[in-house]
Amino acid sequence: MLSQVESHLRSDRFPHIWCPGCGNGIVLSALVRAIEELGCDPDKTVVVSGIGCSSRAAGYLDFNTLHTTHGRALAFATGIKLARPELDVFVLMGDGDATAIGGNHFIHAARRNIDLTAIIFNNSIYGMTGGQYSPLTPPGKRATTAPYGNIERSFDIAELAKGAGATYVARATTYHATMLEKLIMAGAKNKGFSVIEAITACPVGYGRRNKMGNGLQMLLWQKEHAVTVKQAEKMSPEELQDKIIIGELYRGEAPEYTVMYEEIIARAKGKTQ
Ligand SMILES: Cc1ncc(C[n+]2csc(CCOP(=O)(O)OP(=O)(O)O)c2C)c(N)n1
Ligand code: SF4
Ligand SMILES: [Mg+2]
Repeated sequence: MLSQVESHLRSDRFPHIWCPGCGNGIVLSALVRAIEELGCDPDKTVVVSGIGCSSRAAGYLDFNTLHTTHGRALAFATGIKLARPELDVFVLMGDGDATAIGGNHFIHAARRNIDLTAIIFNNSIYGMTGGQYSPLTPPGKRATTAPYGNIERSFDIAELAKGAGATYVARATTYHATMLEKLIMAGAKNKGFSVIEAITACPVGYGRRNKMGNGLQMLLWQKEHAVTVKQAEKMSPEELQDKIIIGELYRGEAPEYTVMYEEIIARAKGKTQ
């Protein structure tokens, strides 16, 4: 008998492309479990992704899926949600996809507070193209394009999303897979733009170059460096410096874009009829 997760996979697409120890499958499983637990109708569930190792997840899922172009997943998802607001739309993006080439789409989706659930697979690197640094590669870390260490500061996705107007922001790691699933569920229930940052391991493109070991060792690194929101409240900025704060980070209130769009259509029709 197929498991809960397996029943939503397109197993005819296997073997998948992911390297041994890659965390992408853990994020994919958490998403499927969240969709199951939410009771979403598979025929009304849409998964949109960009391009990257992580974005291949959409192709393995047996929902309505769109594997789009690098950085443009949110633009496609915005169109779908505007045309069919009743659909549950999940958007899968890599850290490069969402915050480099797709950074503009990201801040404007947040500003509009459109009802999409964005999941950012943050492996701190451009995995698919061989390990170039992304806007989420921490300073000092090595990449093919930063062989002596990255001199750029990285974005804090949560702060970026919150500052741009997202109304739900959360973070978990692949070590904390159950938490990740719950946060995706909460994000999907939020009527507005939700961002869930999933810290995940790329042992091949990032871990190897930064001497972090294999996939398992990278998972243990996540365990050792993660602190919950509650724990973080009692810690000083110095103590938090190399820590990853996990859990629900922000909830806000703002009008949702497709609701306002429907209202404006109704108003325009009222005027012309
Ligand atoms: C317009 C465009 N620019 C560049 C690329 C090449 N490209 C493919 S994936 C990728 C980066 C992937 O990194 P990320 O988004 O972090 O995803 P990951 O592979 O790490 O999951 C790039 C630059 C592309 N496919 N299309
Ligand atoms: S290159 Fe990195 S992100 Fe891509 S499949 Fe391999 S381990 Fe995963
Ligand atoms: Mg990446």
